[in-house]
Amino acid sequence: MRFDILTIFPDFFGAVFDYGIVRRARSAGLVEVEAHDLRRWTHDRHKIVDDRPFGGGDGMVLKPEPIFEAVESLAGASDALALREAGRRVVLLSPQGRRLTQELAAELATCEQAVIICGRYEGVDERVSGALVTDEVSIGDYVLSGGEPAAVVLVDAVVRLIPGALGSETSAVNESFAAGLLDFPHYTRPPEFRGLRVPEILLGGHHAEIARWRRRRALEKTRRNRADLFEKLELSADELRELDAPE
Ligand code: 6GU
Repeated sequence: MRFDILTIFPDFFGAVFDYGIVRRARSAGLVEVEAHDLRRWTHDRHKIVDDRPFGGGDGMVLKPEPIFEAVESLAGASDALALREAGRRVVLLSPQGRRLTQELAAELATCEQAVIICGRYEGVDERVSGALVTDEVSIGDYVLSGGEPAAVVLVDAVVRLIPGALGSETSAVNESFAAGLLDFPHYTRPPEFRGLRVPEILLGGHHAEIARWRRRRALEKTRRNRADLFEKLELSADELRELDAPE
């Protein structure tokens, strides 16, 4: 899979894709990631990519022409429907987008190219989202100054779902979030650190008991931190009773 990131700050991405799973996937030839300076697709001496908003107001708006030309040159077309048919996605990162979820990440991981447009907080000419963009995406309900940090998040979340990018040991963690549940707590040596003990059950090697304990802790944490996820779980009456029973 190929990622082409369109940005006015290409240097922002420096070495951010040179670590961990993303590095390994790139080295293995599973993915290519490249950041492109949007100004490359301007034609004026000052390489202007933005302009004042029609109708007035604060801030500048990213112009459509460089973005359309960039997508044409990187993806070979500038029509959202045609691009989607060809297995290519044009993602606009903006606070107005639909929320990035594990489900959307998995969908993007099946396409062959994602052109990622990093919006600026002030805005992007609406003809971009209207005609060119296949997916307008936000990473959460808070304000970033631009889409660049979100592009890093998106690439990471998608790359780890590309077949072969993860070792088999880590794929189970995915399953856990895919099942709508937060992960259970993890411990390693030493069994006692500054008076803090590792839960006794984990030291025993009773696999069925350990699995029950992990499931219970995952459910408790999900209920406490993510009531929205907890509500959607379809728990049996037994499991609900067990959650409130003493251990
Ligand atoms: Cl994708 N962009 C900006 N500017 N702010 C955001 C965002 C994206 N996602 C959450 N906040």
